[in-house]
Amino acid sequence: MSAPPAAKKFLRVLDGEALFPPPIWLMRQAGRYLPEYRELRAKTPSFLDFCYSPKIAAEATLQPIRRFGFDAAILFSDILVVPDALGQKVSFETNEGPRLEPIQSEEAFEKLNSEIDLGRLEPVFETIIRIREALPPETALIGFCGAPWTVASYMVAGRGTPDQGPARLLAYRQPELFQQLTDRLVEASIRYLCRQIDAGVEAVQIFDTWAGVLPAGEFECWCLAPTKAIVAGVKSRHPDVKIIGFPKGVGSRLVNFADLTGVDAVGLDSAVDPAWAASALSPGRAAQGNLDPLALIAGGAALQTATRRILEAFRGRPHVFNLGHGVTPQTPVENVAALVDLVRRGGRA
Ligand code: 1CP
Repeated sequence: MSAPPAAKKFLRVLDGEALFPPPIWLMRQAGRYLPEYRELRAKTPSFLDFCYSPKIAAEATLQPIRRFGFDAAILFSDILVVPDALGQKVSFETNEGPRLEPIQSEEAFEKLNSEIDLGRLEPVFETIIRIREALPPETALIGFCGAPWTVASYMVAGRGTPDQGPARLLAYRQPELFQQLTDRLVEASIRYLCRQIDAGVEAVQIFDTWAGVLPAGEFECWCLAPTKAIVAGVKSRHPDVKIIGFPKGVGSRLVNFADLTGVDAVGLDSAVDPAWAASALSPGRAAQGNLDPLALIAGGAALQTATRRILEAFRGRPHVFNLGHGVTPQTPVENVAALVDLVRRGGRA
């Protein structure tokens, strides 16, 4: 017996239904390009405190929904709350990004908690409950985590780097240690995502922002295998919850990513040709993406042309309109409104 079709457009598409115009949400749709976010953020200097304040985090999640009526909201949080709940020291420096106490030895790894402290993340689950109470009935709520490779790359380097060299080196030099760290993150991610689902998220996205720096063999060990394990772990408890995988920068390795990991949908970065993806992915497989965030900054004709190209490429297939990476802080708010309007008109002027 198949489940009744979900009413929310975003969930219907993840279930394999082709809708035109497609549902739309944007990665980093909450954030610094919004004046109301900047105002809210200014009141709480610590970004982690901001993420761990249910009232504030729920408000940040809802701001873009009120303004643009996106088809999905994404929980306002960060992928680095997982290292925090594993006992690693995490902070966010203004305009510099995250800082963590680097893990580059067995001794440093041993200092981590053996299990994720879900009690520390209780405010996140309370945020989810609050968001669900306030969301319009047609809007879906997305939860998320970082993929083990991407989260580990910050845990090892202790900060953002151009190519995640420190984690790649550690994985070559001490594969057993890197495997232990990956296994710890797989377990933590399963438990964290399951609790998000219990609290009310309706789909989850696994962000593997740094998958594209991995050569083939490493890609199998550190991207495919852990993602597959997370999907299996979450689906064993919540078989109906849809999972979006977003392995950024992996090019042709997208084609069988869903078959190899079990995710329901794949996120496409902006370098992927939408026409190629539409023909390469199996017909019922939902795709999400992939407008260039810079076209959204530019607006006007550039934005219209790029948007229409994506709409046309995926027409007749299950597709969620999104960017190929997050909204940047310098994006004009009116361009986001124009994009939503254009997509809702199916690309017509
Ligand atoms: O002061 C601020 O406002 C901090 C900026 C900021 C924001 C708005 C950070 C720090 N994180 C976030 C929110 C965030 N991060 C969300 C919220 C929901 C939404 O999309 O609206 C999500 C899903 C993330 C996920 C995230 N954090 C990723 C994966 C996706 C991606 O963007 O690649 C990564 C890599 C991070 C780490 C991180 N957190 C923050 C920054 C500046 C970074 C990048 C660090 C770096 O590589 O230099």
